[in-house]
Amino acid sequence: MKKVITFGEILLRLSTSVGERLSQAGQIKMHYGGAEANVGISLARFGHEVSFVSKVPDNPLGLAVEGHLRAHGVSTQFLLKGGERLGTYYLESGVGPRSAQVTYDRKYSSISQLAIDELDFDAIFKQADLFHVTGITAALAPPMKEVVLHSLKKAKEHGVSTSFDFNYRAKLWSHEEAGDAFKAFLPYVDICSCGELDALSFLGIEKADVSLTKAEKLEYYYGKISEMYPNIQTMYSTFREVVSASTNTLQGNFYTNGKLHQSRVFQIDHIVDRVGGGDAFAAGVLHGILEGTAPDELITFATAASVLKHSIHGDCNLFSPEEIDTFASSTPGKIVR
Ligand code: KDG
Repeated sequence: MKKVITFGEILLRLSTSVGERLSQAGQIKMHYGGAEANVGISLARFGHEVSFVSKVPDNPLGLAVEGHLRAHGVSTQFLLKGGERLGTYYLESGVGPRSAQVTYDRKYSSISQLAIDELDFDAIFKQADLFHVTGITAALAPPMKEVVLHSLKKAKEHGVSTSFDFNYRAKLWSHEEAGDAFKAFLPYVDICSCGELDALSFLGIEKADVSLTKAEKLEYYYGKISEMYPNIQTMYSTFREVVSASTNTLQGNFYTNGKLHQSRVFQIDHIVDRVGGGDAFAAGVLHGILEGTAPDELITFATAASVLKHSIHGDCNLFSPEEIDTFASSTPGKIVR
């Protein structure tokens, strides 16, 4: 069991039933989301001691969120109370030819108004093993970029491993603002969730030779990133292929010590809810790193965790390591390079 800190916004998610637009919905389903909270909940389910750092309003919604985190085994000792409101997002479920649509209603949320000195990172990182944050936290309001940079520097100062997921959300900030922030963060990052698009569009890496396979291209991009930022030796991402509206394939990629390790290709039939699939994958990778699992085993576990997430409603992965292992070992898949 390792001590993990995740830092970000926990959101109320309000979603329509499948086959309903927001404009016609008479009833709405309620879940909680937020990338770093989702990763924290998964890691707690995998047996780690997780604390979620954030700020939520001091009202019944804030209390409900606190209860949700605690119910899933996440400590709220660093959850500040105050500010205006809980960030919310609406999810119009996708079906058939129509993909899901996200509408944010999160401006002026409590965490987006956080001041840099409200959090005591010396106390937060004391004896922690891993810190996880994503680009979403930095995008919440212009000053949050500084808060995220400060948190990463503090984690390094305390000898804590840092994990960063680009998680670019175009609805929250411009491409240019995000790129500048990512470049400022990366020198303080040990483990990074990023893919080919991130390398090309935010880091300005030259396009890989078109004759390379998908895996070779990714290996090239990861090699370039580790040349630019020698501190980042571990990177991960997935290859997703859409077979039909409710069937996808998923293959996990994990790069460490200059070598790419891939899971087999899993087929996901009948997607119930794809939101949070990336966070389930990230938590699976981080769990493997924390446990010192061999790369090939790690990437199979993380990909299987993400596949399973697609079978349940809500943003969080609620499967135990045993369930994920059983699923991974009983589900055939292809090896593709
Ligand atoms: O990765 C899933 C998240 O996107 C979801 O939980 C909501 O954090 C969220 C966001 O900001 O989009």
